[in-house]
Amino acid sequence: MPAQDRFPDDDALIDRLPPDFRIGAATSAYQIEGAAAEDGRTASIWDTFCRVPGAVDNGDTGDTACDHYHRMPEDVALMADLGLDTYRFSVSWPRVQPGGRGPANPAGLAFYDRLVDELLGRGITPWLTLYHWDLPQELQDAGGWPARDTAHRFADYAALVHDRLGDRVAHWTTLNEPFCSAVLGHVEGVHAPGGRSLADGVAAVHHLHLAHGLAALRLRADATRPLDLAVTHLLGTSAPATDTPTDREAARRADAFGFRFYLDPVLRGSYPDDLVADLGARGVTIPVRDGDLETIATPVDTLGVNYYRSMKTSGTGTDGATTDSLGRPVTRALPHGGLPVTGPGWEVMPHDLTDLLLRIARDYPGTPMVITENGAAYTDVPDADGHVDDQERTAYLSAHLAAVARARAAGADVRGYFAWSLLDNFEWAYGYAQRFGLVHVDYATQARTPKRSARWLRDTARRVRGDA
Ligand code: IFM
Repeated sequence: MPAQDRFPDDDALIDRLPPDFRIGAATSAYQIEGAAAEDGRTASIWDTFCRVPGAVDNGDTGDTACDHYHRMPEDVALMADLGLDTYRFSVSWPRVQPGGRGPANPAGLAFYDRLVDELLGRGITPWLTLYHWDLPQELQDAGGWPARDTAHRFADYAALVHDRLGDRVAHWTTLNEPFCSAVLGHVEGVHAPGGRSLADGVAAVHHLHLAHGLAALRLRADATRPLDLAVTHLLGTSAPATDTPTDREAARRADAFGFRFYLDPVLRGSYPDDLVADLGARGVTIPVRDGDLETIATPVDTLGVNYYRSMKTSGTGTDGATTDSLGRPVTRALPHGGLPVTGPGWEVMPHDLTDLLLRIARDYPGTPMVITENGAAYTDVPDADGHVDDQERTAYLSAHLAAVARARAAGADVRGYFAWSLLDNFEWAYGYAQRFGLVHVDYATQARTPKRSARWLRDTARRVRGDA
């Protein structure tokens, strides 16, 4: 291996990972499948959102994406060549249950049936996520995640997928990053469905939690074999920008809204008191009904942690004021500054991943974790032979896997690491320009070319497993 593919300080930590530590890669349905109107699939909120002028860079859509729907066997062969022991993918709700209610679409389910068999045939463990943001448009028209009924629709859908694949799939993740569905989609308006209402976003968070809990209960009741049940959250830290009371209080608010809002109900069965007070001060209540929190806190076996970066928090606006025009306290996320950044300008902060994992281990003890996503986007340009020598991404992955190993060595129960993403793909509002893949995709020809980072992951996984 060329010298630049080894990072001795990182390797010293990575080499302490146990041989059964899972190393894999992740994708999601809308980002790679394409075939948006085939075999009975109907529109999701992302198909709709992509058509809103200006919503997605360059007007890109997931209509074709990586054409994985048609190239799945070839892609699974690629995973086997890369030595992945686990593949995390998501099921497209509007493909298997068009419209979000009623019977399954046999052709849609058959695709995942073939995918699972193909993976198992190549010795790759399937890690299935039921929801990665592609809500059927009909359910959005009926109120979407701010409406309680959507949680019940999700539990029915989960049972239907489990009924078909539960005999072969052991690892079930209900939701990917409820924060993005709820806050980016309903408060900030930058993801589908493009809403801008705090009350809707808060209701969406609660109903996503409820959807998770209802689905977890259904899967547990239906399972005829041991189930590894998980939910995945996007997490980071929000340190105060300075040590002033204003910034410390802003950081507390950011932590309540961006971190504890997600982990407390699932892992402790309650919403944080300070969050409830902060929301109350803005006239918003979480629409909790009797019994909801017990349902939401149905025990999970694994917590999926997605980590990309962390921000610091200031209580002062760009105008120097500590309240906004409506008299509400300012909570402003800021970059730390002075750090290398990836393509979208996200700071590279592997040490924060260690801190994050140790915090979860301390504050929510007894929950095994898996890093279900971590990776870096760049606007990679292939050389004349189509190769991408992505040294920055390789160094990013190495540093973050080492950060995980460091957290493990300090007591965090982390059992796996999945790189985001297997393939370059549709990066939501960024469209196709930002590339997260271990494997380069030429969207004109759909040719796949593993990058340097893919070879690094393969060689690292071999070393960890002890087959190097
Ligand atoms: O591409 C996304 C993924 O769908 C969810 N987690 C974050 C990734 C990078 O933005």
